[in-house]
Amino acid sequence: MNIYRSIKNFGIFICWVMGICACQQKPIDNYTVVRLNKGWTYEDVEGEHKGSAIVPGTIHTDLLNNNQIEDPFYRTNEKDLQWIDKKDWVYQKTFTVGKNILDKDKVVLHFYGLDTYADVFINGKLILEAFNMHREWSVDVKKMLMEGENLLKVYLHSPVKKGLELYNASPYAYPATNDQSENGGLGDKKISVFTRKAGYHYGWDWGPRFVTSGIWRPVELRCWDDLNIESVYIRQPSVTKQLAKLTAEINIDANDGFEAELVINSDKEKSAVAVKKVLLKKGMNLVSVPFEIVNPKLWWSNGLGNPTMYDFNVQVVVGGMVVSNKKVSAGLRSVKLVREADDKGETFLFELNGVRVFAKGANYIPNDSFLPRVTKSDYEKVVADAADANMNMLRIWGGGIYEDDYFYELCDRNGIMVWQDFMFACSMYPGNEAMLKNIEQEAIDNVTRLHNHPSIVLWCGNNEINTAWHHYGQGGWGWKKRYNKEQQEEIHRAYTDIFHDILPQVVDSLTETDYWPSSPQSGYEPNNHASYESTSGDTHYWGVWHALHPFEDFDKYKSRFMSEYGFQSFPDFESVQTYAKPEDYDIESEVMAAHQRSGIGNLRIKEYLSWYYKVPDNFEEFLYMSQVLQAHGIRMAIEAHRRAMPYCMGSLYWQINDCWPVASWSSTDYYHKWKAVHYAVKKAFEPVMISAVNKGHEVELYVVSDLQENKKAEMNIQLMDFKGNILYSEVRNVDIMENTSTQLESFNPESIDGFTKESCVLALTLSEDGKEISTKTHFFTTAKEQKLQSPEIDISFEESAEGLYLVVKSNTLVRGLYLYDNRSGLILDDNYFDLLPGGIKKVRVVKSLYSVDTKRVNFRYITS
Ligand code: BMA
Repeated sequence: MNIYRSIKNFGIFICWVMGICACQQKPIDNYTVVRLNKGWTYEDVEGEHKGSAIVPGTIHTDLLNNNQIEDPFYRTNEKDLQWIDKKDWVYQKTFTVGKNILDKDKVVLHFYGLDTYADVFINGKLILEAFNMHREWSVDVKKMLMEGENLLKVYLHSPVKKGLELYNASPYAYPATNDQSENGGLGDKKISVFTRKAGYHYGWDWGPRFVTSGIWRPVELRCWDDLNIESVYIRQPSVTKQLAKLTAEINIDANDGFEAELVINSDKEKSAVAVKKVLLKKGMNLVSVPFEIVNPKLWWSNGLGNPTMYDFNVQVVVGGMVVSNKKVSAGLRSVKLVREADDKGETFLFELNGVRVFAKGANYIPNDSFLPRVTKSDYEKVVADAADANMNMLRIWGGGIYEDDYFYELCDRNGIMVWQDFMFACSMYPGNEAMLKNIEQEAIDNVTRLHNHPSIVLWCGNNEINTAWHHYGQGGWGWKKRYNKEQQEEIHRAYTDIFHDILPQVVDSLTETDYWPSSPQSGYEPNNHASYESTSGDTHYWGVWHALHPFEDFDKYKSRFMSEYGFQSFPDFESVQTYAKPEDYDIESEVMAAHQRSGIGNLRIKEYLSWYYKVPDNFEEFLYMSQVLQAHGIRMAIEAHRRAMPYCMGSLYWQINDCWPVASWSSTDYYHKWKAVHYAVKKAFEPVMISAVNKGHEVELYVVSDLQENKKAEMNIQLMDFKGNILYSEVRNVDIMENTSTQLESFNPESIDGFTKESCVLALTLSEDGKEISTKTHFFTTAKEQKLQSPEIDISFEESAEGLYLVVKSNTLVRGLYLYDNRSGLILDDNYFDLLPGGIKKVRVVKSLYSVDTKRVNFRYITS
């Protein structure tokens, strides 16, 4: 019913003339949403498989839920399920529409996401042909609906068949390194580049190939009368502690011309923050309403302050009635990517509210191969895992998706800054007109959806394409060389059209956030491709791993901002058991190999293990040692990057999460279990961190601080042998400088009686007013060379007001002590730690699915 229309002519006029203001508005029920996610069925066109479907969902998960396929992640099942993406699938449902809906001025069918080539029919009439998973799709369906029952049908074309058509029509093939075409039965035909769909669906070096189809995000009917606020962007031209100068940019779709009043309220201000009279024209209106907030509560990243959020409510009032309203949240902050020349090159750092922030974090991939089954709780866990490990940034990598709103809300609330890639990774893309238009609209949809999130501090064009195209010595991929001159020009023109023209223009017009064309890159223009020695821009340092550089080289290749580096490990035994049977327990078995997607993965792990540790024969021991090794390497990297502060101002390792259970570079596995490295990362990212490095005969000592004030502290330095005999002890006063790295006087163990590299440990403790703020156990040589002894480990159990603790003691030094309970579910606040001889370590039980029984707590440790 159009309540408003009845009073429109008379009401508007009277209210306008009398100057009735915001305080007398009465809301009307003008906007109705009918959700269309229930009651769907699916069927392949041959009619061989059918069943009830879950929307949002994918065909793979629907087949699984209807017992028509086996668990895609189990053993080598992936191989047998490649037929699914070669079929067309039909989804349909009926829904009833009443007169109340049909009477509305506008009735719009809205898809938040269709994966991917989808023809949509209402009552048999084709109303939409969708072709981009990353876009939203809206169709005015008022005239197509009937009172009573209606049929909604979505015909999903096989993305593989469509991809092959496009591939066959292309004059040349495009590079797409991680597209596992062979696993999909397509030989070397890399079709992923032609379709705007998550790159990792086609396989990656940590992910399986499941080229999904489905209605992957919700569907709804949006119905309204007269006018509707389509979007609100809170632009922040200037934000300081004293004053936030803001502008609400409001998009209003109006069915007619209206004289209206826009009223903006905030949850933190008593009266309206802005009221503005406007004349709306029929069609789309963009209205800007400037306003100010005095002494705003700023949004800060994790570790620097509270990530305060403001809720704004925008109302359009016509004739004293609220005809449309929209709520948005925003965090008030000024943020910029600072690239300024200095004596060494050019900075690459984020400045938040005037503070130069060292970015501590990781790269992030989608949480599942089947996206719609990622739950709120999964998102909560990943973001909590980042925040708990002292991170303040995640890089949403370009081979996945523009994430769910809820993910960014969590980042907002937890002070996790987001480096947001556009969804382009490790491939060149065709640049025909249709593709470019498609990409532009994809960017518009996503930037508009996400631009109020204060967590997003950078939009980045792509992952590694610039460096892959150009050839350079270290890590260069040299794609360019595969093509003749004409082709080179054509392919590169598409590249510059997308990443130097379309995307920056969209970012510039729809946000105030900075744009960076490609990660890594040493300068803005495409000829500035990065190298490991770049003194500007960001770096992906893969010398460790790909080029077999030792972990010590993390100290050699310093960058202005290390946006990628990493090392693999296996998930723990319990996670491996979810996909493998006892007969598969060999890292080279077919099943284990199917869950190791890097061709060099096992080789690299074994090689690096042999440099630093004893290589175990036992399978379970090997899984454990792979985690110890990864933790060792990544901790060395993070410490090196932070020691290089302020030259280096960011360290994002590859990668925080997994999309299935697999051997990968992740620090938490598919089940969100922390690997050894995640505990190591938490320590290495502590706000104040002690770092020690062997340099010749000496040990260089550093304290790195992210705090915004100088501090005085005491450092306790103890050299002891593995049996606990103290060979040297000293307490030093230390000045910790704010927001930088401070080198202290080096420590020389050589002249100390009883010192040998193989049997001694340096125990460092930093305290402020008697309170411990950072600790470190430092060794003088590799574990393999050390004379580690068999410890007697004693585990008891203590309960106090703060919770349950495992109390762990040992008579001799223990390295990498891993406590676990085979029945699962034991989550501890620390693990894989070193235990000093005679020392006591209290480990808090964060969560346990069973009552804790110390007899059930098993352990492993490093042996030599
Ligand atoms: C980086 C990423 C990913 C890849 C990872 C591990 O280059 O951008 O493409 O998965 O390395 O090889």
